[in-house]
Amino acid sequence: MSKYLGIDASTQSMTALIIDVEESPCIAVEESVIFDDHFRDRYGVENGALDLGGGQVHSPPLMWVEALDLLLANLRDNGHDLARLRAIAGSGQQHGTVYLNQAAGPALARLDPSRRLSDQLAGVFSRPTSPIWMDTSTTAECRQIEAAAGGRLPLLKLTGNTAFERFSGPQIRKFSQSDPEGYSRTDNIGLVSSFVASLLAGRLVPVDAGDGSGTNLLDIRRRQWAPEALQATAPELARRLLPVTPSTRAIGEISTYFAQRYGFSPTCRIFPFSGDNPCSLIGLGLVEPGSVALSLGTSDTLFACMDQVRVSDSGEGAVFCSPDDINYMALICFLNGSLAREAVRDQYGLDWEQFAQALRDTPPGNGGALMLPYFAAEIVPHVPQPGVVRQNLDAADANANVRAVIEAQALSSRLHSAWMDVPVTSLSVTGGASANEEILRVYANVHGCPAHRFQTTNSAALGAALRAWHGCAGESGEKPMGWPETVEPFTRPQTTIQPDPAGSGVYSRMLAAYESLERRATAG
Ligand code: XUL
Repeated sequence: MSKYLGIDASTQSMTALIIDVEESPCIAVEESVIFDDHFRDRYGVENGALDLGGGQVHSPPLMWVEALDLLLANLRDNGHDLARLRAIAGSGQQHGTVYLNQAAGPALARLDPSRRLSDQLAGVFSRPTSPIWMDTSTTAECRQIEAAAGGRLPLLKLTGNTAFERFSGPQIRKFSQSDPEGYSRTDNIGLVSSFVASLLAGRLVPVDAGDGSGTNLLDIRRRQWAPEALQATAPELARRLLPVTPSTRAIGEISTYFAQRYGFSPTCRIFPFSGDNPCSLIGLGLVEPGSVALSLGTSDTLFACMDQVRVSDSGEGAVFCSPDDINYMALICFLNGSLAREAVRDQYGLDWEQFAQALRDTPPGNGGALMLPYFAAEIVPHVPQPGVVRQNLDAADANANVRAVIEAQALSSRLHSAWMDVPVTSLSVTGGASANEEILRVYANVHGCPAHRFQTTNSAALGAALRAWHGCAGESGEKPMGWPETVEPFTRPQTTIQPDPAGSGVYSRMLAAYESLERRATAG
């Protein structure tokens, strides 16, 4: 058996990616289920999420359950022989929390392959919706956790992160305080990643260190829950969490539900699911310190591999464990990613080709026009209320607004990445918007380095599949594979956009103007 499956449960879709490493390693299959296409009416989601007001953004976990059944049914019905898969690993949008009652463990253990998963698991949630990373409603809880942990800096030192609104700990605290009865009915709290892994394993499985470090609850150096942080967050939290598992150790074999319903081999190994960004780190080949990547998704993230924990004192960056179980990753999350690009595209009634043409038709620097693209409250820089700012920019000029949003995103990524202390000598770009070469050109010029694009934009799902392959090789007693040799065949750039010296010069000068506009807008 030479095939490995990576599953990525992201905000707007669930994706399966199969690699075949038999002769010349390649990506054999990519399939996605877009949540809005199938579940908009039943669950009321828009872009995969529910806006509950007051900054609360949730998703229904039962929708993820249905999506998994649908995704695997599609793979089977499209003729892919799932019996040939040797192992599965996965990735989930980071930070989202899933609240399960005491029925969850027994229900997972006795799944009936003749019935749909969602019919059998509808009763296992102590909270029907899961707060996700887009939730910005937990500022008070962040400050309370920091205070209870002895202050902002002790929490930063222990967990690698100050308390962030989108992180799991503040979400859990908010639930325990606003619905103590629901919290007391909660037997287990998992992340999106561990929840989907639990479905496949047919039992509750732990959070891995990579995704666990996005909770404000993990001792980042020991890669274990930090009792002080648990205590600072919510009552009796330790008994609601399973011990953290290393990312590279298998958690067992696939549940008979999937073996019988979809034809997986009963010996198919399941490896822990990790966060989407930690998985992208692997999927983009960032397995040695110093390389930098950019993921242009619902949010945009800029991240790098580090061999030691280096934190952002200003609280703008996050640090996670790499799921290679060796390194760490530094990450900056800009919430207004696709969200802002799509807002501009829709405002001017453009399609993506017209959007790219607008970039071709406008010069680097945009004639001095600037935008701060806070279509939604922004994570970096911290902007608590939405509000788009334009300077020397005519709101009626579609082309200039297209260039302004992309230049703002690229300049902001340069401005806010200094704390990583990793020289940006090349950018590996992934995510849906990386298909657009004109966007890559702006980033190459702003950072003054080449931007590489790869065969797939599903780097999180690819990273998961690579983790499954690497994990099996480590287990089998065959010659263990190093990380560089695991990722190399899949991370050869397909397209490279070189920076153009004139364009780079324009942006070096423009950075100060952008910084000063940003400073004025965010002051106070
Ligand atoms: C990272 C973050 C987002 C989600 C989106 O900290 O919040 O990138 O992981 O999937």
